[in-house]
Amino acid sequence: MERTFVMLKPDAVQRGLIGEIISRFEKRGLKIIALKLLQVPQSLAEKHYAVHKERPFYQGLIEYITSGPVVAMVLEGPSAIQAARSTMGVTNPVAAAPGTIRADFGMEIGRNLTHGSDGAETSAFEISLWFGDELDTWQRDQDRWILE
Ligand code: DAT
Ligand code: MG
Repeated sequence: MERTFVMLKPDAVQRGLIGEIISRFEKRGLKIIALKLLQVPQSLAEKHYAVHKERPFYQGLIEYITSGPVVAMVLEGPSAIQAARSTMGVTNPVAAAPGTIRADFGMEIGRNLTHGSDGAETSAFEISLWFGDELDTWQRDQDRWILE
């Protein structure tokens, strides 16, 4: 089963949207197999966003992500990476489809509430970075009503 790393960024936490946002992933059928709230150390933020190091928005992004606690989680399901990203909507909230998290709660690209891994390689890297290499899954009794 595919896994993806999802983070609720500091704006989501500060605005009291943790429950609302997690609920959307949960209701869709993605299974939470790891979950924690933490203040992101500078070194972790830099590793997580290393791919954007040369971008003009990099410094602001690091400041944003270390500005308050985040909620980090691993979600599991068939096509979990794509399912999580489509639940979030595209990067810029004003371009995101209504009904997605970023459109429903966001106005600017620099405060877009959530992060989701963008591919299999990224997902493996991010899960290992945030949670280490050994994550157990669990049996969800509802699965036969969600997954064929
Ligand atoms: P995504 O988070 O949708 O995968 P990304 O990986 O391209 O998007 O960028 C990572 C984050 O960086 C994104 O969530 C918000 C910020 N960002 C991206 N492009 C930006 C831009 N042009 N201006 C300001 N922030 C930007
Ligand atoms: Mg990305």
